[in-house]
Amino acid sequence: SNAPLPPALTPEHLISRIMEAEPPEIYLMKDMNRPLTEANVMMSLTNLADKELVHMISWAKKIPGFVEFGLLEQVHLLECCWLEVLMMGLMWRSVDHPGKLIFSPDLSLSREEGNCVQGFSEIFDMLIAATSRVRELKLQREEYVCLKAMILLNSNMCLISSVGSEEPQSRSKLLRLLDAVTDALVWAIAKSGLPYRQQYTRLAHLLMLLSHVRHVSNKGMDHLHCMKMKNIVPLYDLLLEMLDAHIMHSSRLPPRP
Ligand code: AOE
Repeated sequence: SNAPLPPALTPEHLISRIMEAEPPEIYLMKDMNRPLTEANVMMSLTNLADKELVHMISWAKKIPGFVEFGLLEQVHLLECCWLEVLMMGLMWRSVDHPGKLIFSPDLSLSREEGNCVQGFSEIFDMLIAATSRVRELKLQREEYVCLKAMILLNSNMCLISSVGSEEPQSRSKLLRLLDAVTDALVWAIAKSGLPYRQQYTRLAHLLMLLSHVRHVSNKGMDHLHCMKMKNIVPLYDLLLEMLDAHIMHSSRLPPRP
């Protein structure tokens, strides 16, 4: 179809659809008395990410227009952005806890506790700094959900012309959907009642956050690869395969319940 968005989908309606797509809070229900060794922490984090990724797939499918893309494009979009989306969620959960990262309601780590994992502290500091910026900007929930949807739709932008676009309509579909989310973000910013000039600068500030998130995600990806080499991350079969192959253009991804 050439029209992923019915004309009735106003910015307000789009935001409410994206809000409804929000994943639930994940509890680890881990043993609180377990010592914070590198292996224990990485096991908890991997366990958490595994659960979150399942919800992320349902989240993406509830973003209006997403399921209208071909299966391979859906997979490719998620493959490109999953760590950025996880990190954006982490920053949002941590915004009221300066100096801490709230991975889940039952797993938060302070800067010092982060030192137990090798190479973690650099990424930790970048995540804490990005979270401070989110706090400084007083990011609103409506704005947050729009930014996360933009991460998903934009992750591919500089690749899609060469990869994953068997369908020629697909890129323009993606661009129109991204424009619709941009309109929604502009609408959310306008709701604040700021003077026009400050609305534009706020839009710029929010979008510039995404460049930091991409940067930290790339660093985190390097860290994950190096952890995997040291055999510290007990990656589950499927996830290991996905991370290893890096491209998984078979069709295993979407049916995970
Ligand atoms: C950030 C947010 C969050 O909610 C959880 C985690 C847990 C791990 C953390 C990471 C984070 C922050 C950065 C850290 C990282 C551990 C090391 C790194 C601290 O420095 C992430 C744990 C990730 C576990 C690996 C999972 C592999 C998934 C492969 C996914 C994939 O390739 N595809 C195609 C699936 C896409 C599905 C949506």
